[in-house]
Amino acid sequence: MSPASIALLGYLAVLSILAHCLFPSSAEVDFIYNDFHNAANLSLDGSATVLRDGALQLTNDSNKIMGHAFFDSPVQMVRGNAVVSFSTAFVFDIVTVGSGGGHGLAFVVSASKVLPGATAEQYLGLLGKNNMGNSSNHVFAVEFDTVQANGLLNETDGNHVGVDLNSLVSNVSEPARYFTDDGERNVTLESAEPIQAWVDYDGGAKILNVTIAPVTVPTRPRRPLISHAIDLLPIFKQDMYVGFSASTGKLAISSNGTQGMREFVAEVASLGRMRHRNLVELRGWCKRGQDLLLVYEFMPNGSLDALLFGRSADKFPSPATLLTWEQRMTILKGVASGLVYLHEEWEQVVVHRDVKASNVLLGADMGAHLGDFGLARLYEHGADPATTRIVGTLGYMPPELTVTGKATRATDVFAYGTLLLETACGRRPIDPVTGVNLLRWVRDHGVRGELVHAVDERLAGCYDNEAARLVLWLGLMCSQARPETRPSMRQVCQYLDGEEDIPEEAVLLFSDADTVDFGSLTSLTWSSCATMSVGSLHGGR
Ligand SMILES: *[C@@H]1O[C@H](CO)[C@@H](O)[C@H](O)[C@H]1NC(C)=O
Ligand SMILES: *[C@@H]1O[C@H](CO)[C@@H](O)[C@H](O)[C@H]1NC(C)=O
Ligand SMILES: *[C@@H]1O[C@H](CO)[C@@H](O)[C@H](O)[C@H]1NC(C)=O
Ligand SMILES: *[C@@H]1O[C@H](CO)[C@@H](O)[C@H](O)[C@H]1NC(C)=O
Ligand SMILES: *[C@@H]1O[C@H](CO)[C@@H](O)[C@H](O)[C@H]1NC(C)=O
Ligand SMILES: *[C@@H]1O[C@H](CO)[C@@H](O)[C@H](O)[C@H]1NC(C)=O
Ligand SMILES: *[C@@H]1O[C@H](CO)[C@@H](O)[C@H](O)[C@H]1NC(C)=O
Ligand SMILES: *[C@@H]1O[C@H](CO)[C@@H](O)[C@H](O)[C@H]1NC(C)=O
Ligand SMILES: CC(=O)N[C@H]1CO[C@H](CO)[C@@H](O)[C@@H]1O
Repeated sequence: MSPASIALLGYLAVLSILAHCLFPSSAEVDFIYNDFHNAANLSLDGSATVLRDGALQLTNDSNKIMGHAFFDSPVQMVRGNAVVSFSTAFVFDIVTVGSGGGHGLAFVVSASKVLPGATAEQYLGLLGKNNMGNSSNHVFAVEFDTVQANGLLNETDGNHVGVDLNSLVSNVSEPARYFTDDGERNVTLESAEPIQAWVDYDGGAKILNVTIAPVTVPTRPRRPLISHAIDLLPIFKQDMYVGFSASTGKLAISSNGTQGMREFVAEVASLGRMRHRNLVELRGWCKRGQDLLLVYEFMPNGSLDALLFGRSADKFPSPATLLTWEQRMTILKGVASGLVYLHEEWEQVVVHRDVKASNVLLGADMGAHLGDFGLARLYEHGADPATTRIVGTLGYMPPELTVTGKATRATDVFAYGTLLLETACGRRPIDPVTGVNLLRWVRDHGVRGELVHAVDERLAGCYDNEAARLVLWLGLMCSQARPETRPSMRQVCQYLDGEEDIPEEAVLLFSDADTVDFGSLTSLTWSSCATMSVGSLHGGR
């Protein structure tokens, strides 16, 4: 006897910001909240709770319960003698657990955060038998209802979207579906598939539009499901509260639903919440079949790869830019700090899996921003298994990855080591013309005791010797064959900042094989390790 649990997955999280990019609205009020993580801004009651992944869960799988979530601050909805235009978008899913189902949820604009007389089941936690239709309710709702209540509430069928004015007898109601250029498609609200909803009100024309579509539909349907003349002036007071309400109550036969898609959306929403000055901000996304389109913040100065080596074959050819030693140090420290955030400071460990110069993007101030993080995790959540592969780029992949196929923080450290060498030397990890392997090349310089001779010749000696030795030595430390011998990204930061001295009597272990061909390696023998040591080396500042 356990009905549905209803969750809103990041109301206006990344997904709906994209919707705003694609469909700029003329609304005077946009309800934009990045996610529900800051529960401090929400008044929750009943069974409502904010989950760890930032989703707002309004009910759980208990029968006949209700939950409400209202944003704390009221919104001025009436100006002069007119209702303001408003617009919102959110993603929800209705997951049926066990042997129950229903009832549904509603987007609510109400004069009060407390809804006296509200009951569960078909009343969606909004109203009750005793106050239905009372004009002093001042409640406007768009309901997503999974049950037809015995014809009592003028509902079209058991899977519908309706507009409620002070009453749950819907003013307008339509079976849940969306329109395409060549017809219409049904939407099953209770399918556990995330569904996006848009509610737009034109205060001047007094027209309310409601549109829904599964999040897998790449663009918002042009034609709304409901487009109806509605005067909200008698309903609205000047200040109104915006939120959601849901209830459970139907007993029905149910199925498990597609947990995978829900996890996928939660994962993208979680990536969208990541904020660090050395990470590119994810602004939006959409899923088109198996393709994932990600919208990132714009980085005016392009990638580190293009700056170091220039672009010729590209649509936008550009010559290499001579980055100064100081600029390179700032970029390298920035990337390291971004990786510490992913590895240790975010709410869960995120392994980047594809650290490389072309994923390091430069902002207007030449600050480094790491892009494309977390993609591999997304692929684990819901992409075609055929596209799931070892993510990584030749020259940046440590030997153990090709053996175990398992990316760890230490595989990121290895790739970062390559980035250190590449940036300091101004040479690609594997030279496209000569095939020279950069790691081996730098190592040979080290063995000959002339590490700093490996520094980019284009700098013509304009660099700090100690700092250059530190960067190259650290690059080698990170590129060691055994993952457990590499430093952590936090240690890397401490070495680069001079907060900690690099081990003076270090012996570095490399597998000979890994300097030859990263790609075709199938097994490793530690006995063939080359060893190397550097007598004394101090961290430069
Ligand atoms: C959430 O609360 C914080 C602190 O109370 C406040 O600064 C912020 O503006 C609020 N955000 C919204 C969307 O209300
Ligand atoms: C569901 O929510 C109700 C009301 O808040 C609570 O009493 C009950 O313990 C919850 N059930 C579960 C399984 O969390
Ligand atoms: C409507 O609600 C108000 C406030 O709760 C109450 O005073 C009034 O009696 C109600 N009207 C009817 C017709 O029930
Ligand atoms: C819908 O609302 C309008 C006012 O906006 C009202 O005139 C009309 O009677 C309502 N229709 C129904 C079926 O409730
Ligand atoms: C039910 O809704 C339809 C339109 O959706 C409307 O024409 C009709 O008047 C409504 N009936 C009641 C009893 O509100
Ligand atoms: C959509 O659902 C309605 C019933 O709600 C049904 O009559 C119709 O055939 C369905 N259309 C498609 C394309 O499945
Ligand atoms: C509502 O939909 C109609 C029909 O597509 C459109 O002409 C109108 O601009 C829309 N209004 C709003 C506020 O979205
Ligand atoms: C529901 O999921 C559970 C575990 O995830 C599984 O054991 C069970 O067979 C599933 N039931 C149905 C009806 O798919
Ligand atoms: C090195 C480089 O390309 N710097 C540019 C970074 O972007 C700013 C703003 O677009 C330019 O002013 C710099 O010249």
